[in-house]
Amino acid sequence: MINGPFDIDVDTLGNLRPISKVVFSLGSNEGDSPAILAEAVEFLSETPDVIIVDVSPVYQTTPVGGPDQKDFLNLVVVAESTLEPLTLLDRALAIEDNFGRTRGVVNGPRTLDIDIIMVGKRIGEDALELPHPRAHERAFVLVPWLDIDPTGILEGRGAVAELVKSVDTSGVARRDDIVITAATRF
Ligand code: PH2
Ligand code: MG
Ligand code: MG
Repeated sequence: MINGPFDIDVDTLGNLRPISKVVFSLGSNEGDSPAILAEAVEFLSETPDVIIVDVSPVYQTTPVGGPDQKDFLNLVVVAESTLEPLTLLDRALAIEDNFGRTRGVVNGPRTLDIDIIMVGKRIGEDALELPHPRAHERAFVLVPWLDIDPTGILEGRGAVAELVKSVDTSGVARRDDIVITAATRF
């Protein structure tokens, strides 16, 4: 018999923490965006307790909101992590700061933006609302996400494959000339 009589539930984990699926959206429209995004993915992959599952293709995307600005490059990273959402947020902000991110203009140009789209549970903090409150309407998040996670679900909103059909995807164009992968560390 393979299964014993007792359920192995989260109470048996002791100090161990459950693993959550984490979806990040990365964007850049200032500086050497391809290099910045590649390095940012590397920093994410070097974060202890963050295991990258897949990195999406890169898309050139029309800016949504904000002032008149250059097109963005966007990609999505799917990972697994035991870290708390606010710890992941701290790490994302630290990586942004490393690339000289400034925070003046809302939706304005940036060297690097790392947004957490979801962590497998709902969060309603001032600093962080999850799932991301606008992800379901953003083609620059949904299209790359669908590429690497065809059965993905945005909690509370539905299947990524369905959400993609409900948004205008005319402003997102795949850039197959830019290839970004997670460094293999094992
Ligand atoms: N990020 C924003 C606002 N608008 N538009 C595109 N195309 N890509 C982005 O990453 C982006 C945006 C706020 O973070
Ligand atoms: Mg953003
Ligand atoms: Mg952000």
